Parts: sequence; C-alpha cells; structure tokens
Amino acid sequence: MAGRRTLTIVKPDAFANGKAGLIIALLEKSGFTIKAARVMHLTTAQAGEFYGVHRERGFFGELVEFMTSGPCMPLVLERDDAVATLRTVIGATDPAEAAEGTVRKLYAESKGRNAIHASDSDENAAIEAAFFFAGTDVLAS
Ligand code: IDP
Repeated sequence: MAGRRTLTIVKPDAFANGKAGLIIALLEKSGFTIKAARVMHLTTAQAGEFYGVHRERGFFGELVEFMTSGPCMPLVLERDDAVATLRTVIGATDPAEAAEGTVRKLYAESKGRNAIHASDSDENAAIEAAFFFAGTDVLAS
C-alpha cells in the first residue's frame, strides 16, 4: 500500500523569487499537511550527498551550485498516496513540459531552477526525510 509521507524541498530559486509561501499554500490546498519543516542553506557536501544518484550526470555541478546558492526548505508532508500525488502536483522536471496548475508550471524558471523537489518512491521518501530530520523532529500522525 502506498505510504502517507513524502519529502519535498522548496528550492533556492523559489526563495529568491519570493514564491516559497505560495508554493506551500498550493501544497496545503492539494491536501497535504506539514509534519516537519526547516529553512537551511545547504553546504556543497550536503547537496552533493543528497543528489548523489546524479553524480555522473552532466548537470551535477550545476545542480549542486544551484542548490547551495541560497536557502531552501525541506518539509515532510502527509496525505493519502503521498509520493504519487505530490509528483503530480509538482509537475514535470522541465516547467516547459509541466501541466497547467502544477508547482513547476506556475513557479519554476527552468529545468535546473525548477522550484521544488519531491521524493520519487516511498523508500526514497523515508531516506530523504531522515537526511534532513531526526525522528523526533517529525510530528506523529
Ligand atoms: P525531478 O526533480 O523531477 O525528480 P530528476 O531527473 O531527478 O528530476 O533531476 C533532479 C534535479 O536535477 C531536477 O529537479 C533539476 O533541478 C536538476 N536537473 C535535471 N535535469 C537537468 C538538466 O538537464 N539541466 C540542469 N538541471 C537538471
């Protein structure tokens, strides 16, 4: 059965553009409740570790530079079918290909500076939540 938790990050471009609050409002409007949140400025080591799966990709350096360019906001979110629903709500990686009304269509600048991260599986949601939050920092249901 699909899990009720996922991990999102409001990315530095959204903070720089003053869109963080609007994005969080859209997440809440989409039925998610916030179970944990923090504002932080990732180090190069943290960004490289978080996106380690992309280490061999041509855009890795650009991605790490972007993710360390300013504050971001990791959140643990909860609702039914959390991972798949949030992937639908954020839209395609490239905002030019994202559906109308999605976070990336509304607020992303480009394929790289694309406003928001969302976990792609229940397993990765748990790993990514643990990357940013101690268990005691996440509200119980
Ligand atoms: P996702 O965030 O939609 O799951 P992934 O393919 O997992 O997309 O890529 C992770 C992140 O890497 C993207 O959200 C984006 O910020 C960045 N990225 C992906 N492809 C490119 C690219 O072609 N150029 C620059 N950055 C990219």
